[in-house]
Amino acid sequence: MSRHLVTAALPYANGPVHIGHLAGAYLPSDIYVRYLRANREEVVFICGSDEHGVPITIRAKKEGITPQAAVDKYHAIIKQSFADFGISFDIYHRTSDPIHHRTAADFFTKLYDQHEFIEEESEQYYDEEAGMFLADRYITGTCPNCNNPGAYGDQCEKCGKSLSPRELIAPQSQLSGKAPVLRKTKHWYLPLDRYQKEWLEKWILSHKDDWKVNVFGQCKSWLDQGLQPRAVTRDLDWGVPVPLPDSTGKVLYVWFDAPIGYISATKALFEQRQDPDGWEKYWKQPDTKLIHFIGKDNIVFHCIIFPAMLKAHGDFVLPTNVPSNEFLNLEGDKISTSRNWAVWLHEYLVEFPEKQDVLRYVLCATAPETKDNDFTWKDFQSRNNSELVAILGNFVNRTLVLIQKYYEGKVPATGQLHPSDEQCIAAMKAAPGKIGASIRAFKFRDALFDLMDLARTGNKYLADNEPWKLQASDPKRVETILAVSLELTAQLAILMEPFLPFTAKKLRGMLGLEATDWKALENGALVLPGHTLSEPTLLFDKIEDDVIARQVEKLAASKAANDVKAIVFEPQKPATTFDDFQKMDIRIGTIVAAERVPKTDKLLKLTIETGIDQRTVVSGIAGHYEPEQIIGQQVTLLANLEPRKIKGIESKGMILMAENSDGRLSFVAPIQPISNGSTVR
Ligand code: B3M
Ligand code: ZN
Repeated sequence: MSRHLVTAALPYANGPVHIGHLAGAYLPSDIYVRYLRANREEVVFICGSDEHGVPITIRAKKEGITPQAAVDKYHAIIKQSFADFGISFDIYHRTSDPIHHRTAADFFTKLYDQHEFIEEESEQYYDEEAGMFLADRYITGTCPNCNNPGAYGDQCEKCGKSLSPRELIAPQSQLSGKAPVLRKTKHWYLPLDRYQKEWLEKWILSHKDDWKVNVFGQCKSWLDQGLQPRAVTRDLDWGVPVPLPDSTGKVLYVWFDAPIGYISATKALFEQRQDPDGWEKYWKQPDTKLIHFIGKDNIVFHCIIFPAMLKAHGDFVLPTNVPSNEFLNLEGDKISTSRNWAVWLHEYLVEFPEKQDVLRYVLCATAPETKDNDFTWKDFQSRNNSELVAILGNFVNRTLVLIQKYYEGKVPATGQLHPSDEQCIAAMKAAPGKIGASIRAFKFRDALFDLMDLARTGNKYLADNEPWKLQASDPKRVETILAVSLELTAQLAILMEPFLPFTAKKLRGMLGLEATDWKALENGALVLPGHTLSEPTLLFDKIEDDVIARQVEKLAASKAANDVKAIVFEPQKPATTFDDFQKMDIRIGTIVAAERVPKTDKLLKLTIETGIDQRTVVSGIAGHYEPEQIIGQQVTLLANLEPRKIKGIESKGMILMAENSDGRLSFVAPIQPISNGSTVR
């Protein structure tokens, strides 16, 4: 019996939550916690909204509201969605709360007083037009690792590499669209390189066998690259202010304050429980098991940076495990908020009221536990119809209907047991241990499979014994068969609770079953003979093709709507011939040198490695890119354009750029690196 402190990643309050969130962190953690509670273990389950950082201010700006108004709006929506899906947090807190601000500021101050930080002035990107430094997502550019042209200043979402703004090729401000300039600014850094040597590496390596392979693997690769000092402050006006004199305009980095949110939420929980010191035993006693449920993009923060903070602070336990899932895709495509490619939880409930458990079931059965996985509406339908309805629902319903029919709902007693009864009872006895072991190992799909297997056993038991054929000839035997089936039904009601809490409750109601405790399973006889059951209703019903077709159409429409939104299009040009097209020699090159053309605002003189030669191209992009920032950028070149003298420079060819209706430019570059000289046709 141990004390568990279970956390689920704090979602950014910059939009509603979707199925990817649920499958990644919230459903697994909820199953885990419900299981622990059912086994009378000591546990608190902590979550809340992450309300700071650039994702919030960008969202607020888009909506034309203040950051506080934005987080108020989304915090409420997210909190409601979690409640609707039965995610049973003990508290759903928020990081804009004063308790959190105090806790995070005190945490920083303690580290500062202990001289943990390196204080350093450095040059960072600044947008002169917007008058601010460009932290994290305020800056985008081409990823130096995979060439993705839309990488953020903190991370490339395509290859997953964590980045700093200075590593981006052709950086661009998200505020003005312009190239940023460099300015000096002071920040505080956590010396992860020093911690790596002192203890961090050893600590992570000690978890080689108990952390999930994907989690350990990511940590290992971070360590192998060698950790670097990490800035824990930013020049922003939204966040927890840096609690030092002379630091106006500076706040704690969102990834410094957000995980401290787990601590402040625990404090808030115990304040609600009128036990203000109660949080301390969870965070400070070394036998606490601290378990962080997260998605894979949060691994480094929970396995390296937050533990480093906790250890540097000195008062707190370190995580025991960090079960992280991979990503869930939707109909073969990456889920994306900005492209509205998602199934939003609040919208799902409008379409499928009362079917929370169906989604919980499907997301658990297809959870991206070891690799990315795909959610499709077809699969949703088939798992509902051929698993929930045909296996679990069918077994329960047949049992309850027969008891209603033969005994007016009065539970029969077991008589002499046959070998097939004994087999069925043995399967029941084995199930809790098996399911529990999988849950404890964070193998929720396996656990769910074993639960369904028990229902399958029940179906087979009924099919083998055919009580409906024996009722006339051997009614005593039928009593035993149905008593065993009912016992199995009651077991299922208890065992399904972590996965399908709404259905479990409904079934307990029909059975008149009070117990939710897995300890009760050990004694058997959950529903006593003679007890009268209520009229049964179906646990699940079939989902028809047209319902699914509507969902698929809805997704297609949202994709289409998204593609055309608010863009002014140039009309299509008159037809051209394939022959004319063929005359153009379009190929890939790389910018190897760049300089401004003197006395012009717009022109850059570029040296392009084309595979066949190195040549000079003059390009009118100086208003958008600084020369030194585009070195290394791959480009698409119209190579056989007649050479032209521009400002006295011979330009051989033209760089192709995409331009939208408000004049924003983007390089047209290959998605994967490809050798210079590759032709485009
Ligand atoms: N809000 C990132 C995310 O939602 C971040 C998690 C914080 S956990 C302390 O992916
Ligand atoms: Zn990348």
